[in-house]
Amino acid sequence: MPIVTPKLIINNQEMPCISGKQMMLIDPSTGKEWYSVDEADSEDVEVAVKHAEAAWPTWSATHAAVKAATMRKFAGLIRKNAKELAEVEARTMGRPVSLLNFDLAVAPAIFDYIASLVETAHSTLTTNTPGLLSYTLNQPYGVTAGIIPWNVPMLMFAFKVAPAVGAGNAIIIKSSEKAPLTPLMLGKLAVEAGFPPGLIQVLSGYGPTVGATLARHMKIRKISFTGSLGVGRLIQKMSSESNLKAVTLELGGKSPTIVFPDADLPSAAKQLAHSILMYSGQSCMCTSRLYIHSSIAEEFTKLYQKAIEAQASVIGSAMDEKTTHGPQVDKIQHDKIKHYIEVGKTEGNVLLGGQNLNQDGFFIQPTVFTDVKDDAVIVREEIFGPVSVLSTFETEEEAIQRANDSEYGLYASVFSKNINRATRVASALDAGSVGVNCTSPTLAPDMPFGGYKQSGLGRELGPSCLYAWKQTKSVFVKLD
Ligand code: TXE
Repeated sequence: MPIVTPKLIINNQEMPCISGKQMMLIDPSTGKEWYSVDEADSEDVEVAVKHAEAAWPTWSATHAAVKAATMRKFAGLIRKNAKELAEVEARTMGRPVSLLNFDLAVAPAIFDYIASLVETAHSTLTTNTPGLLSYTLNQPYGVTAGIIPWNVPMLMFAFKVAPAVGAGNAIIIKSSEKAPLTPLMLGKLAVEAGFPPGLIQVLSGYGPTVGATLARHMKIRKISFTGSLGVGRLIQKMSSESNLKAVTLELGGKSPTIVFPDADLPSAAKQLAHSILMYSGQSCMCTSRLYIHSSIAEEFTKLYQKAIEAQASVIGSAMDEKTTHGPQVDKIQHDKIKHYIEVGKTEGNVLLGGQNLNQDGFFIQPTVFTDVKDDAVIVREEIFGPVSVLSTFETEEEAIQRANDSEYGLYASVFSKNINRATRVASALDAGSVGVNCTSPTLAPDMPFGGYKQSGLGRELGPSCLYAWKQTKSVFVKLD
């Protein structure tokens, strides 16, 4: 695995951390230690910030065509190294190698798409005020940071880094302590792609140390965070209390779906099973609350149960190509989900799963609950595991009201062949993304992604994504 490194990526070099401390990684498929990486701390952040400050002005002034070409070259390198990236990702966070094609296709596609935005970006000009020619300049923030989670590190690297550098900034990425390796590998590939020293730097380390130092740093002017709601609030607070840096937050979800009687039920059941299982339920957008019209509940339930069983037919090591359902990322997440399953047993009926799996590693049997009240813990809280709740409804209004009865609002979906009803419901759902006859993980680089309510602040991707990483200046030119 030649592109793996345990070091930090600082100023285009593999650098040991200043303290010499190491973080041990546990393979979630076996529960055993397998690799250790350097653990950055505040003093490493200071070094990275210094290099970032030196890097961004020249990069910002670089011709758009050169920026775009470098981004496309990087996308090509991700594709070229896909196999190694998949292996390391599987080993680190337990996502089966066979299920990594999605991330490995979308991450480079984001760089390609944003490269085209860089080439075609325009500012505005107006002569509407007599005597003035006025135009806008969209300028980078300079030194920026991204704090990313462990569940989809390659995608999150692309979500933050592509628009940040596309907009002319330098960015320091703080990976999750649970999944630091693929971000380091991407950092190395960024060097190979030709990004200048100090532009893209990658620090492995813990949240309360490296993460908090970034969020509080006076020279970092913009931060984008993906992770839990609690830490998202902290990032916002630390940003306000330091230099009021611009903040983008992508937080959790409790995604609902509404299935109407006229839906293509086999397709809906298959997609909804895929949505909750694809990341072993470890995705902010996975569909965990299902509202099924009572007239089709029996038929749908059978189809959904079959689809879950088929998709999770081979539970095993993430490194095995035959595996269709991998472990949870670590013991903490595993135990948290087990706790929710036990709570669920007191709140409703177990339709499927719920048993302990007798194998090493952090495996959870996909579990589906029915007959659960809307105020139950397992309906309200993000479980972040392969656990879903099936409920029935009678009317469209009722289904919308119950689907929206959550402080989360990241993703929702509706299944119906009636286009009027489907689009009406799509408008009414409180969510940043809505699938009509499809569900998460459907997303696209040219469509904005982000949350309503407490699922987040701001949007990533989409045609305006560069503006989240730029500040606008109005220039007034007085003419005689
Ligand atoms: O998240 P954290 P964890 C949710 C999900 C999951 C729960 C806990 O419900 O069960 O969060 O997961 C960094 N200052 N999501 O513990 O702690 C941390 O090092 C600055 C949803 O992994 O939020 C990591 O890089 N940074 C989510 C990142 O924040 C801090 C994806 C996320 O970790 C910090 C992941 C601090 N004080 C979990 N504390 C989604 N939206 O998809 C931690 N971090």
